[in-house]
Amino acid sequence: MTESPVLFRTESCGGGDGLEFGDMAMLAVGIEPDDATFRPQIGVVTLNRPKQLNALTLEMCSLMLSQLTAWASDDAIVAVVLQGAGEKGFCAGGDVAEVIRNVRAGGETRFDYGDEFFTVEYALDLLIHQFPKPIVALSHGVCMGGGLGLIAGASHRVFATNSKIAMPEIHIGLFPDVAGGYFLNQLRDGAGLLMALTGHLITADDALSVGLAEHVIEWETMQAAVDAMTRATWSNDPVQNHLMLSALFEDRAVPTNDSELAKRADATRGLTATGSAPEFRDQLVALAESDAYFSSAAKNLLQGSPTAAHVSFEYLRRSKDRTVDDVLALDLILAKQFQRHHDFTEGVRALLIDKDKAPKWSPASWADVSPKLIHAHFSAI
Ligand code: QUE
Repeated sequence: MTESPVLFRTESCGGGDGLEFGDMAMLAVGIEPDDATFRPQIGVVTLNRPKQLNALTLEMCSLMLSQLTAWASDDAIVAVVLQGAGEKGFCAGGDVAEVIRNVRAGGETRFDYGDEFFTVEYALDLLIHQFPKPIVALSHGVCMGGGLGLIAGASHRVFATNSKIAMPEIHIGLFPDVAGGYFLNQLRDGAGLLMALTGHLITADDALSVGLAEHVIEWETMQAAVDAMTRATWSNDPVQNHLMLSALFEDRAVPTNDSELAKRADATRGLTATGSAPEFRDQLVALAESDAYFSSAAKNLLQGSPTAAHVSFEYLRRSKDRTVDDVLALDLILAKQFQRHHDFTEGVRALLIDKDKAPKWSPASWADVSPKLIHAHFSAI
């Protein structure tokens, strides 16, 4: 039997002594509570493709969309936990290699898998952002791209101290999708634009200081925290439950270290004041000359797709002050266009399929990215 790429289970809450959720309400109206019927439950989602770093496939996104939709209106479910199997990490992103294998296979249906994958992935992201009860995202190790998209909408974003967090799409000629234009624009001191354009890798301490993480804990204590959730006192009020969970994770938080990213708030704020992608690039290259912290970010941008850099800059600009629904609708337009342009296919070929790590971007130079090409990415198909 092949194992499911996503595991779902429910955990009953409460050890049996004392009144449970629902019992109070029943007593109040004079009905004897029935423990078995009214015990609250937590829904646990585990991404389960550890050998592929839990990269998201269409099947995984469809399964999660269905289960979360059911749990959203299931009164017994008081909260949802989202986690990843295996030691390496929570999730490396969307399984874009599968998308591009379909494109490269050719034929009239070559875009069908990708179009459906992005449609379902973004619907799942939206559901998480708008979920009517707490979602606790527990991330350890690698959390990138589509993985960060799942976490960004959760009400409780908990990162392990060993986290490696990034939006690395520039490397593969894509844009920082999964509502990146929404959540990256909200990060403090312009950190989101740096992440969006350069795939800059940040730590859990950085994530906490820019507002992406809410709690930082040791990975080794994550399962104990889930156990503690099953022993917690739940209410039938999601707001009360939200506060209870915040306290539960704050109790387990480790003392925070300095954020190297936050120390450079003046520099990252300066980067967001630029008016174009080339201006951003020149300012970043200048920063890297005096501060080695920015070297890898500058290198990533210079080696990344010039088209993706231009489009991503414009995407973040257009996404400012837009709702998450609007941003995800724009994401779908862009993702469909990226599938139908050169660099995304070439980037995935070079980094994930052939692994020669030498993408041949077209156009290869920043100066040759025309306004027409940039704007073509924003037109609905
Ligand atoms: C940039 C990316 C991704 C990436 C590498 C990049 C990405 C992604 C993966 C990935 C990793 C492991 C897998 C897999 C995909 O790598 O989005 O299927 O097993 O999902 O440089 O954006």
